[in-house]
Amino acid sequence: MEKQPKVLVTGSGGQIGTELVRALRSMHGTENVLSTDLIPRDRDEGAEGPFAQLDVTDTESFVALLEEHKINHVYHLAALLSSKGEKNIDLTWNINFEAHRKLLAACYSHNVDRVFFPSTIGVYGPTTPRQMTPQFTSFQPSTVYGITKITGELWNQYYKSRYGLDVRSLRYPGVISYEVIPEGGTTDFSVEMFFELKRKGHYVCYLKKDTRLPMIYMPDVIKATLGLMQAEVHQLSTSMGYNLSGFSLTPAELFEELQRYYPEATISYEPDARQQIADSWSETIDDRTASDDWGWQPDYNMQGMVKDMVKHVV
Ligand code: AKB
Repeated sequence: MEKQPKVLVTGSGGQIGTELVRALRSMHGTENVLSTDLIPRDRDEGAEGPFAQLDVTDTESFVALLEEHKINHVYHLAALLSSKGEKNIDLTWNINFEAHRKLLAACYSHNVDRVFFPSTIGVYGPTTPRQMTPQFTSFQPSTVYGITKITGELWNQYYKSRYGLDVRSLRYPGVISYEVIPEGGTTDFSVEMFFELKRKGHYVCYLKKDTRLPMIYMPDVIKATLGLMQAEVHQLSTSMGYNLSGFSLTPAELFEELQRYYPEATISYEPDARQQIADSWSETIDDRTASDDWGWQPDYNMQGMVKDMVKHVV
């Protein structure tokens, strides 16, 4: 039987962590995946399995877990998102970059052989082409979130070229899912709209109706993350984040599609500070490097995603 890796996931109670832990456990075995989060586990993460409370700024505790569980794969998901990040820039730098820098050093010194780092479309900025944003382009993000993530990508690249540490990364677009409602992001409207229309019949959107942003449905997030982590090292042409996208949509387009399911629903638009962040990000993404290198292909377009989401939103 193939030897299974021993996996540690940080930020496992978040939107992606909750579902990724379950996928990793069904692939590698429940006992081989240690989920960790700052907040003690209070919700069912699918199959029960090992859990440890962990503050990612506490490198000593992280190292103790690496040693105790003989970890060799780390998925470091813990981070603050774009909108929340602007409200506390020092905390965002400390969690999103400083903690990552120290965790990466610990992974290297403890012979971890594969690390996953989630990056984001937030690494782009006003100087980046907004249509079909290329893999290699201008990165001048206007949020602290984007600054921490592009710095993290560069740090990963440095560790890979200087020390040979196998660090892999994806630039996630807005992630749509129904298990955990995301908080503190700029793309959160794409999830909130489902729940508000179902529960209240009305949604007040904080972005303008025609703000186009790249998105992806959770099953494709899991597919992409596992696909990248399972690829052979020789298939990977970059240790920066791979561009990734499922589809792009505007709030008005999503609402129109949702009206097929909730014909009485209504929407209003009250743009706030998040509009400026959204306006600095890409509208569409060129993710052909991911397709060419390790065969990335999304399964869901917007219509398929909405059809599936409405079955699950309560
Ligand atoms: C956010 O909106 O901050 C995140 C992201 C695109 O990284 N969802």
